[in-house]
Amino acid sequence: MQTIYSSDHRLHQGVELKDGAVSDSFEKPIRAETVLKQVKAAGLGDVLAPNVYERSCYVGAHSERYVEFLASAWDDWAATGRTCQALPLVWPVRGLPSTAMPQFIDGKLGFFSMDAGSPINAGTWSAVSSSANSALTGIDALARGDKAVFALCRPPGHHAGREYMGGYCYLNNAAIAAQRCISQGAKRVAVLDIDFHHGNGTQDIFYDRNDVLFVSIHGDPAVSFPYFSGFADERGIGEGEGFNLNLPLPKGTAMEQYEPALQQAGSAIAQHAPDALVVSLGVDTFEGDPISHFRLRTPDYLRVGEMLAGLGLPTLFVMEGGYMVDEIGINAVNVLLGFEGRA
Ligand code: OKP
Ligand code: ZN
Repeated sequence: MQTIYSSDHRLHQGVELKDGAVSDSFEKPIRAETVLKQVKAAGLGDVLAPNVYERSCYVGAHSERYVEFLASAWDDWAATGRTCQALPLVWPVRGLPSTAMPQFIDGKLGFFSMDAGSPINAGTWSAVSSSANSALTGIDALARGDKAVFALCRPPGHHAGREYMGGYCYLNNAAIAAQRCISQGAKRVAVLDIDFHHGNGTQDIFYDRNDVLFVSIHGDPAVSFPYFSGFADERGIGEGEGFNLNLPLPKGTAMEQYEPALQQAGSAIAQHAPDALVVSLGVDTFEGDPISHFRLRTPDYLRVGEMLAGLGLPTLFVMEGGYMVDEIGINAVNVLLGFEGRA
């Protein structure tokens, strides 16, 4: 299968508040470079640069004002004379009365974010838009007949909601691709999220819709990020009721417990009978991941890919998380090799 990759991701290198101190983010450029290296080493297929898309292609999954905010956030921040990365520090939590968008950048940062996990610097928008463009290029390749495509996106996207960034994410690459699929005529699409963390952003974007089924297998949000989304009783709303399936699993989950959940996810997807499947592919389910708590092992990822292939759907894989840098290449590519029956 083809891989879509842009080196523009390097323009974004974030900071992170970890244990109360500022340090380099776990979400760093070498992640994507390691995966790319393994794509080549395994001979997965051609590596292509993404096409360029208009900003309007991100609207639908996101609101127009959110996309505008992201695109100009660095300039607005830098215009105030600050040179360090932009981070939000105040949020409109329950109980605060105003729902109006602030006019000043510091207020906007809080208004359009769920946490302080998505810093913005001078290259962030270039990286973020190239990441979304990789997912869009991937979905367009499926429309032209490819059976499977790997969008090697960085930064990741699944925590980004209709109007907010968070958890290292800015534009929701998987949701933007799924939305384009629908806009171009697909009746139904499914998004399966197998990153360790709940894909709260993708859930948010499609929560009231019955055309896009969202299924996520993730660490129990009672004890894992993002804490405020991902519980099993979140099943969708209005027309979307029954089209959101969360399968939280306890800390320490290994393949033995993971496989039945993946089986259940597969049944729900088959029942939806989608025209295409988008997989939010995070490999932070790995036993050695520094910020996650599942125990999948390297050969397990071959099995995951094989199970996904069993659905027989045109499939776009979109890279999400995975922070054990030495192993994310082999683990991500194992899913793709398993999918292609090259296990
Ligand atoms: C992004 B993705 C852990 C802090 C958690 C945010 C994690 C975002 C994960 N010490 N910070 O889903 O891989
Ligand atoms: Zn994750």
